Amino acid sequence: MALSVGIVGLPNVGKSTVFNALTAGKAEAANYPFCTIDPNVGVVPVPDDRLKRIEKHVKTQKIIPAIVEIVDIAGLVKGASTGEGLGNKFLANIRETNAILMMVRCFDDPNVIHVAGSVDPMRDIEIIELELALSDVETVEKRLKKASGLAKTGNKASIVEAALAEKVFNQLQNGKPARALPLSDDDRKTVSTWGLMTSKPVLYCCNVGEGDLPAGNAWSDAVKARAQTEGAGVVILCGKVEAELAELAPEDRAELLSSYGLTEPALASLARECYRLLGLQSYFTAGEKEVRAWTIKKGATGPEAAGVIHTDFEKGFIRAQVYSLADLEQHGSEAAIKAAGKLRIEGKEYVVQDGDIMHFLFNV
Ligand SMILES: Nc1nc2c(ncn2[C@@H]2O[C@H](COP(=O)(O)OP(=O)(O)OP(=O)(O)O)[C@@H](O)[C@H]2O)c(=O)[nH]1
Ligand SMILES: [Mg+2]
Repeated sequence: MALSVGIVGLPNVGKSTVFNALTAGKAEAANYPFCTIDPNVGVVPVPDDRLKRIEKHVKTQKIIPAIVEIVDIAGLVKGASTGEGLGNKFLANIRETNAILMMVRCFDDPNVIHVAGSVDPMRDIEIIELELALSDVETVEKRLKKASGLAKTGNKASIVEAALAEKVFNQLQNGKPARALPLSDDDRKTVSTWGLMTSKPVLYCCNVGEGDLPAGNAWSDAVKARAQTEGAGVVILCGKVEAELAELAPEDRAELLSSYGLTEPALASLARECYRLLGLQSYFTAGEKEVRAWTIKKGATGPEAAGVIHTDFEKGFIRAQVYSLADLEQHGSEAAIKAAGKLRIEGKEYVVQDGDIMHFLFNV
């Protein structure tokens, strides 16, 4: 399941700084078989304290966290949609991702040039949104033309699609993102297959100065307010500090963290938010060999969840044994959970819940 989040923003806002810190691959990731897909594509572990809580009761050789794929994309400039500054190439990179991490500069530093001359995150977001919308206009225009042509022949599906494309086209022409258009669930599903950048979910990341940690500043407050109206998430961090933290082993981070009023690197919550943004969640397997988080889409059934481990598990799925972390913490072991009658047996229709601990029974 290679869903990815692309880091998008103006040049020089700290995208690569954060990407490099995220993919520095320190101890949390030590047990994960990492693969560098591309210098700009990184595999990032998703910190999850439930893994450690499980390990307290299930002695194991290793812990394997879930991962999320992040893509570092070069900065967009005004005019990118008309090809300015390699704009078309960078836009194509964004189109290939499944969600957008919008990096905004909320730090003042005379040594770091701002392409627009001053720090103003709201303006910067508008510039990016406009370029993405203008590029999407072209995509939708092609679809609109094709659908309108077929609609003239009386094709019902094309008549519906043409009407929807026109609605989206008008929205984009006004420089507004497709995701902000109120649509029925069915229409939204249709639009999601059109490969539009502005229909991808967004998470804002405010890069603030180290003096403004942990809560941020007036600039990041403005971004927060905007995000709230959109129902989008916000993560506040300082790229420079995160880069320093990533250089240290986890056990050596406490002092630096507390000097900035942090309890963990902000990248930990950034990775978790990215995972959520993609609509992903985890179930666990817990045994002697490993305690491991497995990634599923929300709503996945028992067989689908089993299929993440092995396709044979999905094909030959019989049933699953399921218990919760709360049960494990209350009873202390799987055997005790079973003895207490709390070990659930679930079938093919079962919708796996975030945090379920599972065993699968299957035949091949
Ligand atoms: N003061 C300060 N400088 C930072 C921070 N984060 C990044 N920078 C600096 O900003 C400059 C640009 O950082 P990058 O991470 O390369 O920016 P980018 O967004 O990847 O830029 P492009 O790839 O050109 O679009 C570098 O000189 C960084 O050292 C920060 O939190 N504080
Ligand atoms: Mg960069």
